[in-house]
Amino acid sequence: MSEKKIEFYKGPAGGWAALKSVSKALLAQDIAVKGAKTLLSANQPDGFDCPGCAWPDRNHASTFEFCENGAKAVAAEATARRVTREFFAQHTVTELAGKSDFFLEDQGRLTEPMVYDRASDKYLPIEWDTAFEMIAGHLNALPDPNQAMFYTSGRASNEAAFLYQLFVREFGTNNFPDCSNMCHEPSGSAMRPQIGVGKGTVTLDDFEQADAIFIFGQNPGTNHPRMLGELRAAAKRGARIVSFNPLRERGLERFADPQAKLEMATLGSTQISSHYFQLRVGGDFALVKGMMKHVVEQEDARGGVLDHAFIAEHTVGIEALLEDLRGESWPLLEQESGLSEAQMRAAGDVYLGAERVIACWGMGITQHAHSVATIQMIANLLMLRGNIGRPGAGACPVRGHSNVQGDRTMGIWEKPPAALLDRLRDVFGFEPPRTPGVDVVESIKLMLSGRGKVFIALGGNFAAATPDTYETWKGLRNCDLTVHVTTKLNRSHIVHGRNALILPCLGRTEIDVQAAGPQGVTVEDSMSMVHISSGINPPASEHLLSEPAIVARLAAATLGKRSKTPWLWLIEDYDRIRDKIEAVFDDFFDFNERIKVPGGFRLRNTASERVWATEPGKAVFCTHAVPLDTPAHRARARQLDKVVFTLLTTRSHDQYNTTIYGQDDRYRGVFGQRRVVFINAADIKHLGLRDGQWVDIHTVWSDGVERRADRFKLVAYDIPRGNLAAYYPETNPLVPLSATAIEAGTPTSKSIPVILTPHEATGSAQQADTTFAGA
Ligand SMILES: Nc1nc2c(c(=O)[nH]1)N[C@H]1C(S)=C(S)[C@@H](COP(=O)(O)OP(=O)(O)OC[C@H]3O[C@@H](n4cnc5c(=O)[nH]c(N)nc54)[C@H](O)[C@@H]3O)O[C@H]1N2
Ligand SMILES: Nc1nc2c(c(=O)[nH]1)N[C@H]1C(S)=C(S)[C@@H](COP(=O)(O)OP(=O)(O)OC[C@H]3O[C@@H](n4cnc5c(=O)[nH]c(N)nc54)[C@H](O)[C@@H]3O)O[C@H]1N2
Ligand SMILES: [Mo]
Repeated sequence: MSEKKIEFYKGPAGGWAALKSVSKALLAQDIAVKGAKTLLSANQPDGFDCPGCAWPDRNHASTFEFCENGAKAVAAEATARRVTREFFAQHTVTELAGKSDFFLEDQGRLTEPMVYDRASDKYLPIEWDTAFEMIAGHLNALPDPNQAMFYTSGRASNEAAFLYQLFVREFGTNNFPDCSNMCHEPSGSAMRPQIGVGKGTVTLDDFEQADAIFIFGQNPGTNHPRMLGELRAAAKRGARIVSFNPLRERGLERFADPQAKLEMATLGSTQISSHYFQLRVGGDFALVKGMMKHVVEQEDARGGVLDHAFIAEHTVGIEALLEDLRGESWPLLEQESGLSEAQMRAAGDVYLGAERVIACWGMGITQHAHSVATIQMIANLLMLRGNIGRPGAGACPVRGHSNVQGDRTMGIWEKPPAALLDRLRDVFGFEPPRTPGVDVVESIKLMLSGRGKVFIALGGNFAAATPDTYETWKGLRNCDLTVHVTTKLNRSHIVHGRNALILPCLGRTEIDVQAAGPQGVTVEDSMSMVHISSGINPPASEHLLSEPAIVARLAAATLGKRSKTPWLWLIEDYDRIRDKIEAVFDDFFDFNERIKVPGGFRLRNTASERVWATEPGKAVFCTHAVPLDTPAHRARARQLDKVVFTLLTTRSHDQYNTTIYGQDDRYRGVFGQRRVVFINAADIKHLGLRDGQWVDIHTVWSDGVERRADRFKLVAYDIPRGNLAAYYPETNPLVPLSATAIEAGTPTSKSIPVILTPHEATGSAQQADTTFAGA
């Protein structure tokens, strides 16, 4: 563990520090030699898809692309450590509940199926078939299939996800909560009605041609390090890169590419952002509106600014938008964005000066109450000058999990389109359920109401990733059965239902042998590229099953003769699963042939062809008023005697979502600790507190429930006044279940109204729990 300190980081992102950090990660997993070899197979044509992020590879066909955090994700899976039945024999679950999230995952890979035993409060070994029969028994005893919930995390392959959604729909429900609900759900909800696709419209080639790249609410230096390579190349050829972020993220400022020999040898670096706007948390809506107002004022003053041909041929709704923009008030936009009129105009000028523009966004945009409207504003901005559907231009929501986009394509969706259900009916000969299912937040409510009885998770860490931690835990404990298909021990196995199973599976890096020989799976990246992924390491244990095998055997055990699907035959050879995928989705024609090409193939994206699969058959300009009734506005109006801050929760450089690798957040200067809260120095002074002092954080909400997270260290930081930042998942107890994005249901974990009080030690059980991560 590193020494605890706060020390401003002076270097660029990347560089030698990144290489050093990887060798540390390999050593920590006891895999220095095997690990290095494994890393060389990441994102190679005959290797596996990196389980890190969903950013595409420039050449899934050529050289090794170095990525510090990809390497850490691979090392975490390829670890030499094992969790055995002896480990479970030594620890009661109550004892494990006292351990941190870091400790749990650090025990290594799970090795055999385990079942919870109430009498001893321990997990005991169980045979695979017995486990499947137990789940089948619970599922088949439910009076209504809608009492079961089937979670998916975005690492599941297309093949696993396809079988899973088929099984669940044959079982009779659309209850598919998934990590997407907490992530890019608003991007899909915004863009589908607006441009007819719920995915980004650009490819990596567009990044080579863009004149300006706008980056909203994203921290690629940590979460998509390979994106920095693209940004560096763009900056070097003179493209403008404009970042909007309340924090000055180092990766958006300067980057030293570990692959560039000269840069490494000379300790040089490349400036990434030509413009950096530190707007207020949640200020993006007003900011983008300000940029558009500037564009329209320029059009009115000198003409020739808007792409009139594109607007006339391809869009509807421009009049209402123009009228709204002309009438918008600059002081209001300044107040809500935290930027001056001059700054918004400057950003607008970069937009006007560029022939081809890409807009990227991440969680800083999606995890707000008005995220859908904000994303529609971003798309409006692009459309004003025809920046969708031509080279070098377009929308780029940057996805998180490596196959989160593919899982949705495969039908992991609680609101399935009727066309998908019709095809499933025709291909598999059953009548799929037509009522929409529950998303993540609705699942938790279903559990709390007592109607949700069985919770099954294909990957992920539901107990730690979701909002309102203690409510969620009540819900999970309220279930008759919780089941986790998983690679490593985590909080969700400890906070479980009356009955519980842990089903350990193969990871991406491992060889998957079925009846027809070694199998590969496919994934879809953030730019709709589909390609094959084949593991290279021997399985972590001989008892592991692949995810497709687990799903198929569970389906066979549950559905029995009710199902016409040849479950066990399908998993003998994954080509057979892919043939079925092709039968259901037209875009997957010649699937098995096309994945033989190194790099795979791109799925059709109608918006990028300027074909608009929207209701009016055209792209739609959407008009929205500046939101003035957000939870933060309401909290401030109510708590006039206290300073109400808006807290954003984010990832450190040393974690993968709920998987904590270590306690350092190098680029933000935090070492050896995670319970910190970033705050403007003037706000510390105004509160009469000191830098380094311990505080408790309390949510300001209107339902009378006390939500708090205790003992965070104040760190004076370059962040706008009135805003705070702290790490997730420690802060999830602060996010109310009822705080969700309009029309998307995404927990608003980037804008929680909170107040701070000096820390008081009260020692209640709840507070002991709040130290669950990284303490
Ligand atoms: N190493 C690593 N890689 C990952 C992950 C990981 O945990 N570790 N997670 C994966 C997943 S699932 C995802 S979804 C992605 C997440 O990747 P990101 O989208 O980068 O997510 P966050 O780390 O939450 O960071 C969000 C950024 O938005 C900024 N921000 C917060 N609020 C606002 C706001 O109101 N406006 C603006 N403009 N900015 C704001 C924050 O300061 C931060 O820089 O990364 C994926 N890749
Ligand atoms: N406050 C706050 N909350 C957030 C966010 C935030 O920014 N702030 N971000 C949200 C976002 S964007 C997301 S995507 C969610 C993430 O939510 P999840 O996807 O549920 O969480 P992860 O931490 O990615 O899941 C990690 C676990 O996945 C399992 N795992 C790893 N690899 C595999 C595999 O190959 N197969 C299987 N079966 N299991 C595997 C391991 O057991 C590991 O413990 O969290 C959300 N929650
Ligand atoms: Mo995500």
